[in-house]
Amino acid sequence: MAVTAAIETKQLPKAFDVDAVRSEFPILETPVRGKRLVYLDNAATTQKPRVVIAALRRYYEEENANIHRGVHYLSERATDLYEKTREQIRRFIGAGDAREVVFVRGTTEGINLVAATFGRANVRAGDEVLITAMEHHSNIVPWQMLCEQVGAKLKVAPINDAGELLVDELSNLLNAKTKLLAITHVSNALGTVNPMKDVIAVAHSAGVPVVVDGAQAIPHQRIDVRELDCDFYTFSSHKMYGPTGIGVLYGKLDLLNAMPPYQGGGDMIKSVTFEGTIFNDIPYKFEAGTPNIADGIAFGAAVEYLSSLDWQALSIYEHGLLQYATERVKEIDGVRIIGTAREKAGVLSFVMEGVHPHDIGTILDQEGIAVRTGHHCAQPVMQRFGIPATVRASFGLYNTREEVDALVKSLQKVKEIFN
Ligand code: C6P
Repeated sequence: MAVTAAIETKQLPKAFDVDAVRSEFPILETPVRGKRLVYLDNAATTQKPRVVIAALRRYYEEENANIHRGVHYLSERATDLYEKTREQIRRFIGAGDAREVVFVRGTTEGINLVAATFGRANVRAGDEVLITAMEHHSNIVPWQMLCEQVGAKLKVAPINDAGELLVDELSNLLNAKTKLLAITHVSNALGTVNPMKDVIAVAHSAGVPVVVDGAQAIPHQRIDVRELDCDFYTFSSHKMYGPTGIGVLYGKLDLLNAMPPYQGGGDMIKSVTFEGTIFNDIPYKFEAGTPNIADGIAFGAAVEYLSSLDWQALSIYEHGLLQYATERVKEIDGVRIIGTAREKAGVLSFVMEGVHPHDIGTILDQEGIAVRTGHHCAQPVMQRFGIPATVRASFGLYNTREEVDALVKSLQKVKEIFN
């Protein structure tokens, strides 16, 4: 009996220590409009822990130099640190080879890179590119541009009223003309988590490669690109507690090797004459010009920070928080939640009868509560639900039930004002 109890105790996940986490984020102590900040706009960008801020400061105070070029001490040091981030990310996403980790400015550039290189090389007139009805503009517009340039067609897999992808309908849209499926892992406007492994398997069984927009997934769940078997996976540092201006495009080695370069310039070449250029090996072939060195190095600090967390405990904590917020917000009269999928992460979008989302956002702001209001760069999602905008509370690892209570209290106040 005692042994069983001990095993059971051992198997219980540790509680997530949110207070310890919060103490790592100095901005959470900063008053906003004279109130305690309640930051619920994490899907737009996350706040940064001390280790990330310190890495940025240390770089400019002690390590600053251009990389991949100099023989001097600082250049070698900065190069080592920048390349260390690449290796940290390889490990963090379970990639087999650091050459599969291409640095980009963020998710948007990652998708544009695939469209401009893989897309231009493989999509021809009459072909099709498949996306879904829940994509962010970053995963719509680059494909529209590509299709227009080459004379291909953009197809859209539908979603249901809960905001869930209709996988069977997606499957029916795959055919010999489909050259690529571009799909978000988690919807930024609805919070829906797509069954990515299954979707990728369905696409692959039709011979279609898959690019995954991982911007909203990677802050909330451990990603293993080899387990997913995705062909490309892209994400932004600033949504995972790292700096802005840096992100990653993961691509399978053989695909990246076969793709033409993205931009031309320094670092992406082996040799140049006026007659022609021999391009560098991957990943450098896709990294023209001086990169975002400081933010790249600080991104490494963010990944190290995330790697140090107990993700089982974090996941239970975040799910519990989202569930609590959903229950509490649902209780408010006249509130309609947009995005009621069974599998959700991080996002609670809603509208309130008779009150425009922007008015709600403005009143919440007066209380020190930061949410995003609008179409969230996902206008087709708004059209699908017949609304112009939503209020979106999005959660990160430092948010608490007390903050949800503060949100609900302020929403009650909104109701009183508009009644
Ligand atoms: N969504 C939001 O408030 P960038 O801007 O490149 O880091 O990420 C673009 C992007 C792509 N895909 C998804 C699913 C996203 O959510 C985002 C960014 C922010 O929802 C800013 S619009």
